[in-house]
Amino acid sequence: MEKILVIGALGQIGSELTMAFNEKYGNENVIVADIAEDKNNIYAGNVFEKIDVTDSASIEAAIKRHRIDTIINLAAILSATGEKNPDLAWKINIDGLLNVIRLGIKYKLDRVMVPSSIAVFGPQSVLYNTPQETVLVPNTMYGVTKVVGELLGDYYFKKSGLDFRGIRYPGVISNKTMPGGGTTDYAVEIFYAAVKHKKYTCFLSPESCLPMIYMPDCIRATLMLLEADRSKLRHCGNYNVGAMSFTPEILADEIRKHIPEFTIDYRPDFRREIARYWPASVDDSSARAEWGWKPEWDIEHTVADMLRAIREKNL
Ligand code: NAD
Ligand code: AKB
Repeated sequence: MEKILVIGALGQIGSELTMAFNEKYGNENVIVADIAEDKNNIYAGNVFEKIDVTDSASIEAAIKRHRIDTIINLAAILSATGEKNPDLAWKINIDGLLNVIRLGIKYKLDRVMVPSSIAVFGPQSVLYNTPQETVLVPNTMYGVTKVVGELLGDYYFKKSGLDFRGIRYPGVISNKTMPGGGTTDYAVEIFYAAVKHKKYTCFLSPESCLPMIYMPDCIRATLMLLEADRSKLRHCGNYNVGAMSFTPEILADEIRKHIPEFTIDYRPDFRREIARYWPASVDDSSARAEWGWKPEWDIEHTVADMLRAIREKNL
């Protein structure tokens, strides 16, 4: 793993994961790509390529130009946006993924990493302490693309030896880049609303319980899996990873420990139905056993750190 190409680097996870790569591997070894422009110049110290993941030629040109040996593909349409435009979700999440896989095989890349999601689960899955291997019949197009993505990764690992890796991320909580059209976005929005307005109207319902992870843990898990010894891995792109689980009510109570006047009310929309069939918690024993996963951030410390970081922005 000497030259990494990060596609979708301007998004919620990409903007922080790429910085962690820079720190670990050196900016000169991290090529950054997105379909969007780097308007805020956050990648002034990296080579930035404008790449559309659905355009195989643009990815191939970057692989050849920079002698890429590892691709992290974060380009995706998330659950809520995907329900509004399922064709686009398929195009980016699957056609784009297949481009990355085919080029990974053609150029014999060291490894390819593509995130999956708790969205792979659905009404027929066990929704508490959800096992890694269970029924996967999701109720969103996003979830369908994530199941297909996991299966393609597994298939090409067995058929072509492509080293495909991925985590089923829970909802990711962070304070650098806003989330991009998901069902778990409330768990970021709520902090900005709490700091600015002392109140928040939630699009889920008070009892919607979902697994979540704070960005430092998300980055650490990703680096751990990326660097894990392949001979110790029994899976490819479908690792469950857990950190904490809560409902909007529990999160609001935790925020009130810092902002006593904070209030929350509820106006559930279609995203409540998506959340209803996602797990409340996941069994991540495979990640723990195979590559040593253990979360460090719980709800208490996450809430304190999120509020501190957002207050420092002076919005
Ligand atoms: P995001 O929406 O914040 O970022 C996606 C990035 O991809 C954006 O910068 C966007 O400009 C870029 N992009 C979109 N279409 C593109 C295209 N055609 N070509 C190139 N780039 C394109 O998403 P994220 O939250 O950072 O998610 C990254 C990955 O992690 C996705 O696969 C997502 O499904 C997965 N994931 C995220 C979460 C979460 O809570 N953030 C949870 C589970 C899984
Ligand atoms: C979403 O809500 O769509 C994402 C996810 C959990 O995959 N945050």
